[in-house]
Amino acid sequence: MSISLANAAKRLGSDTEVMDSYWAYHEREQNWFFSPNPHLDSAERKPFGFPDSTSWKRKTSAERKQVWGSLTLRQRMTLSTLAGFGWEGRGINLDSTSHYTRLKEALNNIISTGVTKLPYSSSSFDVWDALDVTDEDPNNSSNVILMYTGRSQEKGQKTGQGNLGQDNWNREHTYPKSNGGFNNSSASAYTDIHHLRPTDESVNSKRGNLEFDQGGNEITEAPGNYSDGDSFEPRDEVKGDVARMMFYMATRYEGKDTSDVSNPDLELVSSVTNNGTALGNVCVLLEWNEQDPVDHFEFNRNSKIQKIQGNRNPFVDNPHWGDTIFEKDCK
Ligand SMILES: [Ca+2]
Ligand SMILES: [Ca+2]
Ligand SMILES: [Ca+2]
Repeated sequence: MSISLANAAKRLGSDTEVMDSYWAYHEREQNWFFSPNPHLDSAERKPFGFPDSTSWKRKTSAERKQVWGSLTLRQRMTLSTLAGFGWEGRGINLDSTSHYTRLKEALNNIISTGVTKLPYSSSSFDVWDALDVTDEDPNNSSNVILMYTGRSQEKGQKTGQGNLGQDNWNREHTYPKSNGGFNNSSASAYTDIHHLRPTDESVNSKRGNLEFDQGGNEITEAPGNYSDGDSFEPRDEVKGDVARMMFYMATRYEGKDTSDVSNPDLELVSSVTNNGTALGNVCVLLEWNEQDPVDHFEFNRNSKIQKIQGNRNPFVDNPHWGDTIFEKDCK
């Protein structure tokens, strides 16, 4: 399964072979391997459960290009990044207690580099305009899909413009801005479109700043979504999306950017209350990541965000990394 350093260099030399920039950590083998695109077909997903991967084979370059086209990935892992992992030719041996830390650090560097911070509200291209693009209904380019209700709604029927009252859509901070300590519209996390989603105004209010967990009473206006006194459960179709957005936020924001007006270290924990800027329940998020795999909408959204904001959500490209990094936080 390992490949030579020479082959790694060759593969990393092409901008179009995007999938080659991602690596998967094999828990049992204690080794890193090139990770295939998990979205091509069910056979390609298999390697993420690695033990059953004996029949795994890579797609040919031509097959990959059918999917990726000429998309350029700016955040390709470079050989120097790999050296940081302790790469030694046939694969990387890491001790079991720190591989998640090193992977998280490497991903943080990649997804924090070359990022464009959008204005939240502006006469120039802002977060409203971005969500019109990223969450567009694939079957109706005049509409966006609202995350919790799943409703397709005219882009113009939004707060401040629309005439639907509490059914206008507004911008949900999926990682709550008040809980996360970045409630400042100039902060990077506040306008980071990876976790901003169109939602029905009153459903957004019901979610409030609740953290994520199973159970509660079904929300009449948004069937399949539940809330109780201290947590919110989104509908099945977006459970994985929510989990992967939270993995992204905890990896992107490490309290390292002192130039940012808010500089929280976002983290995931098992508790859903009294946990400061951290967010729970990571055990449930890990389950949702499994239950609701990445679909075309989520995958395409990631690529659109890359074009607008300059970075990708690595957990959409490689959901297995969610386990690698965050399993230790479920306790
Ligand atoms: Ca409503
Ligand atoms: Ca989904
Ligand atoms: Ca963090």
